[in-house]
Amino acid sequence: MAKNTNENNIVERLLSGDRRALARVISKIEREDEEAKGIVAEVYPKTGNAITIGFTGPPGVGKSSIIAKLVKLYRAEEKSVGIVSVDPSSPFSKGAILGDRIRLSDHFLDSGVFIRSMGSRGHLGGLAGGSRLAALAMEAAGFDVVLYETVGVGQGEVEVASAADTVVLALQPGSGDAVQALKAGVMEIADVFCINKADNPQAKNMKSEVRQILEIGHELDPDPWFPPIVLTRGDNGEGVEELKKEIENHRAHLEKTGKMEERRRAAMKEFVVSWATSRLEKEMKDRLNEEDAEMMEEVYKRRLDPISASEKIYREV
Ligand SMILES: Nc1nc2c(ncn2[C@@H]2O[C@H](COP(=O)(O)OP(=O)(O)OP(=O)(O)O)[C@@H](O)[C@H]2O)c(=O)[nH]1
Ligand SMILES: [Mg+2]
Repeated sequence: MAKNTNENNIVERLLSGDRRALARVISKIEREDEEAKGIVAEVYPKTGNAITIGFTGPPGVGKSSIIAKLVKLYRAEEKSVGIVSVDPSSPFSKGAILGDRIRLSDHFLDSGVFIRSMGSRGHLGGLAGGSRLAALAMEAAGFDVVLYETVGVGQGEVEVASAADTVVLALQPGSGDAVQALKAGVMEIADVFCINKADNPQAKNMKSEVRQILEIGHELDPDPWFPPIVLTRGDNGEGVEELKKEIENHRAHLEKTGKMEERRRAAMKEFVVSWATSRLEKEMKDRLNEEDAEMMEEVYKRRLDPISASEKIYREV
């Protein structure tokens, strides 16, 4: 009973925009605290109004620097901004926190900016699920804009970033980033390209390289979106205004064509499937270590085939 009152209290405080309540809720999400589920269930109906943007790109390309400049522009419009910084490669999020603290230090004392780093420790629903819930908590707390920063150009990053309404892919001039992103299937999910470090002499070449790659794929879409390619500088903010404009153009496109609804539905379905999948996976593994350990012995000794064992465990769970 006492726990319930406590939970109501934290929900109320979260919804009123209390930053300490927000920090606590995200910690509960990260710790896989049972209470987190109830809190999410209560605040979920109040979410869905934020502008969400996913930033992804290789390590050191300048994502945090650009985000810091972008935050400045949103703050000038009096929009509050929440940032979920995800680093799947590090078991601890300390590195990310330190770097982001330095680059986002201008915004550190601003109550309209909330930054949270998440490492790859186990989360409810995996890293993508955990960061998604952290973003939802920020939306519930009333943040106008929610940004995801995720390092890398692989499937995991795609999963995190694609929860956002607009995905920005940052690439480094003079690198093999574009080709790597193409191979990893990340090119297709980028709505806006950002070639950062425009001071690099290779920046313009990178732009034509990306343009050429984009010309290969032609979708049969009656309302096609042609991802713009913006040259930026994270150190002095050059091009970041244009980047913001293109993010807004993309958003307007989604709204005008009805793709926003479509996209959000797909993202939600993805969330539900991946959450359920990670629950199932955990339950199956637990079973194989306990109740079904003997069955697995049979498989190891080649008295039972692995497909029959899989079918059995699938039916049980
Ligand atoms: N020359 C130059 N350096 C830049 C530019 N933008 C960022 N940097 C520098 O690049 C380094 C990495 O910048 P970050 O913003 O931390 O990059 P990041 O992509 O967030 O890095 P991770 O989060 O570690 O993957 C820093 O030393 C920045 O000062 C730019 O436009 N030109
Ligand atoms: Mg960063």
